[in-house]
Formats: sequence, C-alpha cells, structure tokens
Amino acid sequence: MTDPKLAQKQAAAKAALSYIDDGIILGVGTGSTVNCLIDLLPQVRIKGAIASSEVTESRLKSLGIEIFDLNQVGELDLYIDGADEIDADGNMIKGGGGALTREKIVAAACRRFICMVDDSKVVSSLGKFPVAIEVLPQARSYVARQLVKLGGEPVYREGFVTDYGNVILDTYDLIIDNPAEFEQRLNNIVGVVCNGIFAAQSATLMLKAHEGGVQTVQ
Ligand code: ABF
Repeated sequence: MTDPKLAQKQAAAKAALSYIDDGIILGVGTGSTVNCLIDLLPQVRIKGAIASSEVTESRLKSLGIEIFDLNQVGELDLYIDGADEIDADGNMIKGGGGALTREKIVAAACRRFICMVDDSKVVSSLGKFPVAIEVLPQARSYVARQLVKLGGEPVYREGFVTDYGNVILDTYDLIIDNPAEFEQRLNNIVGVVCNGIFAAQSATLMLKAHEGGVQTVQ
C-alpha cells in the first residue's frame, strides 16, 4: 500500500514532466518530491541538469544524467523544486532540507520556477514552518540575537553543516506579512548568507497534488 503522501508527491512529479522541453539543461531542486521527479527524468530528453545540492547531484549522476556547473551555462529556462510552505502568490518557505542557498542561486538563474507540493504545504500566509537561515559560523550568536529582536525564536540546527560549510538557524514565530520585504530584512543582517523565504525567487507555477489529482496554479 503506497503512502498517500508519497503518491501525491509522485503525481506532482509526473505532472511536472510535461513542462520539461527536449534538450534543456534543467535546474533541479532538493527534497523528497524532487527525488520522485529525478526518478522520472530518464523518460524525458534533457541535455543535463544543474543540481541544487550534493544529494541531488549524486541522485542525478546515478541515473546517468550529465551535471553542468552553473558557471558554464547562461540563463536557464526551468527550475523545478519542492517547498515547505507556499502561498497564493507563489512565495515560499524552503530550506527544511538545508539546501536553501544553492536552491535560491539556481532558481535565480532560471526564467521559470515550477513548485511541486501536496496540498498540506499551501498556506494563506507564510511562517508556521520555521524559516531556515544560513549563517556564517562565527556570526551565529550575533545573528540569533538580531532574529530575537525581530520577534523570532532561532534554533541552531545541531550537527548540520551546509554544502558551503555554514550553519543553519531554524527560526520560529516570525510574522511574515510581506514576504518580499521580510526576505530583504533578513538578508541585511550581517552574517546571514541566505534565508528560506523565496519571494524574489517565487514560483511561477505551482503543481498542487491532492486526493483527486494534481491542480496547476499559475
Ligand atoms: C526543498 O524541498 C527544500 O527547500 C524543502 O525543505 C523541501 C521540502 O519538500 P519535500 O516535502 O518534497 O521534501 O526544496
């Protein structure tokens, strides 16, 4: 008996295939829904992929998909990823998997961003899920104090180091009324490398899986 959540992730991933044109270099995100997509990629004819994490890169390589370096290619057409939360405007909270910085870099280099979610990820306003904030190790305590001043409750992600050798503060209780403004406010804290609010790099299309199938939301 397939786990219903997994079945929804697989359905969203299958729906994403129809947006992947032959011959492109595809930006590939990170997470369990993206893993469902990666497993289907042998069914399409992409030239290769840009990975958003080491774990995605090794999964792509295991299927014989060529990996390109973002510095080798120009602007990309399409980035496909999951999310921890997404609102009606395509603003997201990402970073539960710890790959937020690389995800945001690849997303920024792509014209289109398709987000695959199950309906439990769709929210009216962001912030119930903690905002992952990537921080330079020596600035961890300073940044945590600034986040408290913003009303947040930062929690150090014990034992986790990002692909760039930095640490993560999972920050709870932030009131995110204006995602774009709050994303910039977090970016302006000295020592912050990147944060998990994706408003500047919001999704251009959402594939929302639910019991009855997959809904496309532009
Ligand atoms: C990734 O997708 C992360 O940013 C996020 O934590 C993760 C969540 O998606 P899933 O539920 O598919 O693992 O991009």
